[in-house]
Amino acid sequence: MAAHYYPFGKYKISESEVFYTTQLSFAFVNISPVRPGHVLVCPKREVKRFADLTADETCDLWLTAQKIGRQLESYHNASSLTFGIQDGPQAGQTVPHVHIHIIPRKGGDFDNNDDIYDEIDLKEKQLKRRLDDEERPKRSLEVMAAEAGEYRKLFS
Ligand code: AMW
Repeated sequence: MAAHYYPFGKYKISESEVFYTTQLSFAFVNISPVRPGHVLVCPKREVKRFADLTADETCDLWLTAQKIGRQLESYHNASSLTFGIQDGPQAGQTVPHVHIHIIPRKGGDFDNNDDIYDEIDLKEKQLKRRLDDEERPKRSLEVMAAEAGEYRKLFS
């Protein structure tokens, strides 16, 4: 049987990277996380901007993010969460497919709390250079699949 992929902009996310799905959304591990547990939640329908989502997709996406955030905060022994959407290129969106970043947070994880946004930006610029140059991505598929496997257990 042909392998199944979830489109994420121009990337193909393999099922092994995906740890949670609903009828309208999917959640997967990040190829270049800024902190442990930094994952992404996407609508299955490939739309660029937040305003392009239907009401059902918007509800489903945020309910999914809420559920995942709760589990990953606990799994990573964190005490807070950053939820973020970069909606459009001038807001820092590099992949033109709506996605919510979910990042478990701990005291002292960044010198200044809001440095996390610079870190997301920096990582994405570095990643884009690496992926566009077809250099080896930062994390192997095996490492990402192992992480997704751990998270999948939280929802079974
Ligand atoms: W955006 O700048 O569009 O808000 O965020 C893009 C996110 O997607 C980044 O966190 C980046 O690390 C992640 N990413 C990019 N390509 C992949 C991929 N192939 N698999 C998993 N995550 C990816």
